[in-house]
Amino acid sequence: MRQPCLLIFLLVGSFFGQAQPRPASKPNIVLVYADDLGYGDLGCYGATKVATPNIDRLARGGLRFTRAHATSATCTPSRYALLTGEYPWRRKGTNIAPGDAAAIIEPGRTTLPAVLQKAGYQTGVVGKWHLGLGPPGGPDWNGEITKGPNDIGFDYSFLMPATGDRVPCVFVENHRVVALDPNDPIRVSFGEPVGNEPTGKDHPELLKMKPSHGHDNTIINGISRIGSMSGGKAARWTDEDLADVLTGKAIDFMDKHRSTPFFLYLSTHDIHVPRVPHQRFAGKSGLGPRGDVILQLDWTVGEILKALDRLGLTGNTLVVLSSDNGAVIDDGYQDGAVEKLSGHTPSGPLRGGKYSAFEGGTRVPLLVRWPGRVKPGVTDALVSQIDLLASLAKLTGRAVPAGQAPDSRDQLSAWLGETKTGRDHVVEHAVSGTLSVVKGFWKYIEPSQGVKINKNTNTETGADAQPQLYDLATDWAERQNVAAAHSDKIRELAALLQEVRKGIVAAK
Ligand code: NG6
Ligand code: CA
Repeated sequence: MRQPCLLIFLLVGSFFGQAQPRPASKPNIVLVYADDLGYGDLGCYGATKVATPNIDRLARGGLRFTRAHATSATCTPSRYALLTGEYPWRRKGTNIAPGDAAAIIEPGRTTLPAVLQKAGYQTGVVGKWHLGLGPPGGPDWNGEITKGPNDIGFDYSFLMPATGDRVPCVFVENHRVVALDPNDPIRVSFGEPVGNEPTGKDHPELLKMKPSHGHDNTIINGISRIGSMSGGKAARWTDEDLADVLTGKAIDFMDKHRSTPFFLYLSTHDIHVPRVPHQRFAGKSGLGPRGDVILQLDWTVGEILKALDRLGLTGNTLVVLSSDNGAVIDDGYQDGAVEKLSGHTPSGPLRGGKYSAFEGGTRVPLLVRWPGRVKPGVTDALVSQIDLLASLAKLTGRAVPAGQAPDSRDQLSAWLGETKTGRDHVVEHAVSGTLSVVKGFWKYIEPSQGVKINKNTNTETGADAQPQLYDLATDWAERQNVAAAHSDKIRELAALLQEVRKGIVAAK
């Protein structure tokens, strides 16, 4: 009797497309990496002026981190660290990349997707890339685009090559620009202008959203961008549809690989500028486009969670949601974000934001849900995204070769909530290059020259010619520099930072 029952069970299971059981060490992994999402932008992190019910559902079903960090306060370096397990400030060429940058991560390196690929995962990236493509000199937009994600461990890629506000405004699927008409070749330049399309600088009357700083070059879809572009008209994206397109591609990937372990890196355009929501969300938050694209991001997460439920994969899928850097309000377009804040606090209780050495630069939301393994709750463990590589290698039974991912540590127990002890220290990296270190609850910001307030974004940079020391246990907001009273701590943390810089502090 037992065998026929089992047979019927298997037949019914496969008829309904249920995933086969697989070892608990090989859950599917979905990493939703939001762009510029601040510590205070989500309901589950205390936001009251904007509703994020789907992300809050994810938080309720998983672990919410209060002390999680991106490595850097901008995109390219944080993503470099996430994928390579190496601090970006160790390498030249890892700062905010232009839209035609050559590939920053060399094929052959041990990367997060390569580790999972070797562990038997189908690996895919959908969304913002911003880590360069192609050989030195940049990619061939009209031919085969080499040295992209597919060369460093991803089986599938569907990309926005750089950012929403940088040309080229086209999608790249695997090695080619999608829907490119060969009779209308793409040209891109971040130096001398190419082609003769109108620019925001010369034709502001053509704009549906005006820049506030920069962003005044080629106009695409009524929005002027950083960089000059001509051609590729049929291939250009529509900003209003970006979330729909990326979410759709992400769900297709999960659908297609429902029966093998998969790793999906869904790198959303939201909530980066230009903030141009679909009309379903436009005007719905009451906080202007910045609030509306938070609603859109929440919708994306809802769709992903729904798809996992539909595919019967929720129980055995590790979902991670985080952000590449902290919040920014005016990041270059006059989109009403400042005027319509209406009491919303994008960085929550933290000081500074994107670009900054203060906590608002790199301390970001982090949610980890895995119903089969992670007990829901809140954790104060100090963690850094740089550890995802070594931690997931540990989970999936892969060794990281010596010399690779040098700064990534196995912190799996902290990421899964099995211990409240995270890293003993975390290094933070501001756009200026200034480094800070948090050890326990002490935060040290090294002395640096430079303006205290970025006048474009109105962000406090954290720069100070004097060393700064904050006690984050009592002063989350870094209001009181207590350096004068703790010269021993300053010495200790400055020495630690030096050792990390020199690579003396063992990573593993
Ligand atoms: C800055 C852009 C900003 C944004 C940022 C990158 C200007 C004036 N500002 O240079 O709008 O694109 O680069 O953001 O051009 S990130 O999240 O991708 O790092
Ligand atoms: Ca970013």
